[in-house]
Amino acid sequence: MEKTLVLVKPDGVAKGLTGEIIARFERRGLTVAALKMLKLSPAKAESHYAEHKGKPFFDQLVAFITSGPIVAMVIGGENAVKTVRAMMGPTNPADAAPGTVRGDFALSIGQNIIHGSDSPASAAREIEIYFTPDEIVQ
Ligand code: D4T
Repeated sequence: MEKTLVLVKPDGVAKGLTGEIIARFERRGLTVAALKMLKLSPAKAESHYAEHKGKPFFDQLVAFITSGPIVAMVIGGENAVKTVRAMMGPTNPADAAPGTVRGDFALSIGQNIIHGSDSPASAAREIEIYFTPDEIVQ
């Protein structure tokens, strides 16, 4: 079963969208293999977004993702990575079609509600940041 890491970002949690987002994945046929709410440390946030270090939006990105509670989950199923990305919509909500999470609930690239891994390799790296192996139900 392919797995991907999904985060409901602080804006998504604050807007009360956690249940809506999980329900969309479940209705699609994907399954929740791990789930937790946490407040991300700056060190973990920098590790998660290491590829963006040095970019102009990096400091704001780390400040935002650590600004309040997030919900982290491992979502599993056939083609989970690609399917979740399609259901999220593009990074910039202005480009996101209605029916996608960002197209329905976000306006700004800096506050775009949700994260999903962009490849199976990224998923494996990111899942390790948030979960120990015994926290993931197979
Ligand atoms: P995440 O990782 O949050 O799911 O976003 P994406 O995978 O869709 O997009 P990304 O890695 O390119 O961007 C990470 C994160 O940075 C914010 N961002 C991005 C921003 O604030 N300004 C920007 O110009 C870009 C490119 C949004 C998502």
